[in-house]
Amino acid sequence: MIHPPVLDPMAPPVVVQPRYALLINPFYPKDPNASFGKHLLTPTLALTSFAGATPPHWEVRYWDENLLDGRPPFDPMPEAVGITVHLTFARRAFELARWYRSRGSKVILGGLHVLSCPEECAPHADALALGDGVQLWPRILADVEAGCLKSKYLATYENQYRDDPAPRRSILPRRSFLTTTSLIATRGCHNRCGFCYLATDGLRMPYRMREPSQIAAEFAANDQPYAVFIDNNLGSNREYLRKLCHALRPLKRIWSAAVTIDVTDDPGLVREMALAGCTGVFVGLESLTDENLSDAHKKTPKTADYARRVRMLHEHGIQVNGSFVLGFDHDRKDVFARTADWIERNRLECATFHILTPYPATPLFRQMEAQGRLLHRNWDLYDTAHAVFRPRHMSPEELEQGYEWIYQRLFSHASIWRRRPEDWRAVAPYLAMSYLYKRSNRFWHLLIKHHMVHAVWRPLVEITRLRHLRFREGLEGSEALSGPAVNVVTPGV
Ligand code: B12
Ligand code: SF4
Repeated sequence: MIHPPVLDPMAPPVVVQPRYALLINPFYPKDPNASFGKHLLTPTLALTSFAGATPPHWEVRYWDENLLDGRPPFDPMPEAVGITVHLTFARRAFELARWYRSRGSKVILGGLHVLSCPEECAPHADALALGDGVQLWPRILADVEAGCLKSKYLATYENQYRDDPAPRRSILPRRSFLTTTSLIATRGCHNRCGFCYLATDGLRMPYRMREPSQIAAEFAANDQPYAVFIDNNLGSNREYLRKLCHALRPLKRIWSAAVTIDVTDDPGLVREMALAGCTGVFVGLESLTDENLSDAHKKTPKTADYARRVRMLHEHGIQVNGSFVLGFDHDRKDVFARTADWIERNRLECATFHILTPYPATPLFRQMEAQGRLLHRNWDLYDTAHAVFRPRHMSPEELEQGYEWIYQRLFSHASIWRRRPEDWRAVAPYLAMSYLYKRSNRFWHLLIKHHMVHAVWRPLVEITRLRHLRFREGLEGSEALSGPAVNVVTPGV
């Protein structure tokens, strides 16, 4: 889980197969403090989204290096290789690009890092795709075919999202993920937090929504009981979310999504979510200190009210995976223990921690740079598990130690037990989920290698779905609930 597969420099040249495109999600080292399980929850849509726009006479294949199946395929050699690039795996993406280019493939790089650092990426690619791949990919392949590939292709995100083809999920290895149904209903977010990638210079992503009926049809077509919405913030437009819930409800399946905590402004909407199959939310709570949130320009309710809001989600059978950022300017050394205590007191089933990381070309990066607080530009370490800047009230080492400490505490037997649901009937599934998700990193390695992730997780998901349907009946029938619908799957993005 730490080292990428070796690319044999001596591999003999093989014939390039025309009209064959290989799409690669490069390897990245996994943080041993966090759960390896989150990496297998659901695949990124970066590649499948534009794979859906591949012309029919092209063969397209998907390769995710994180599934531990060895080096990516090369016989026959693809005519085009599309690689998605994030800053944490940019170095690996460049290695792959070099390897394929030296053997005759045309390499196209796209994704977030290409958008934020195009000059750095350009020497490694035959072409850069800046912006929306769905619009660019057919143009790029047409130019590959005609032998006139350009060095740079540009597209905005201003088109109507609903006109995009559905992601091509059929190219994904189903056995390797908990669910291959990564869904995306909306693009953009109404917030503009200074640390978020959405604030990257040059990225204009107006808020766009797909038709709720399109999303329900994609979910229905994929024959999986559970879907993960990978939207930045599915709750950004409440009226839209309500309509989406109405479209999802008849499917009788379950799903989780990232939302901001202000969805709880509208208890009726929380109820609609539960009735539509929402069993878990990933909530960017970020910090329990209001000053940190206003510095980051995050529009959010007061932190003193977070506990009540979390309780509301719990009462609707919705688990909460709280996402916290550590190292803001108002964080002192007590932030780790304070945050852990709060999470335990409020019985959050899961929590995810990130060391504050200034992504290049964001307002936070510019601020840190202007203040001379950046420690280096080694993007490998910009993975939210390392301190890459000088925090205000502690040393970088103390921040990293605190990060390790809080994960260890939250993944400890004692903490898992302290956070058990109040209703005894929900305790067993909660413990099953917690131990599989938080304390099984060695086991995950085996499951991934032997393509057993889906097989092992699927029965737990099915149990969750059935419990959820029972819970829903109570919610539909009256206010008297029939028991909690604790789920065994956790939204981990
Ligand atoms: C699913 C997901 C994951 C999954 C899978 C990740 C993976 N790489 O396999 C999991 C849970 C494992 C994960 C883990 C992490 N993630 Co993550 N993740 C996401 C999430 C929610 C969705 C990604 C997605 O599918 N987007 C939708 C697609 C369609 O958009 P897209 O990737 O931009 O692709 C479009 C274009 O960029 C372009 N394109 C992209 N690639 C290519 C390639 C070519 C050839 C072409 C032509 C076009 C093209 O076309 C696409 C269609 O328009 C995003 C947030 C988000 N909503 O995007 C965060 C996000 C990508 N993750 C992020 C982070 C920080 C992490 C972690 C470091 C967090 C952590 N501490 O664990 C880890 C590390 C993993 C890693 N190094 O990638 C950040 C990245 C920030 C940055 N500037 O790089 C994001 C943006 C979240 C955030 N708001 O901060 N993640
Ligand atoms: S609410 Fe979340 S997705 Fe929206 S801008 Fe802030 S961090 Fe980004």
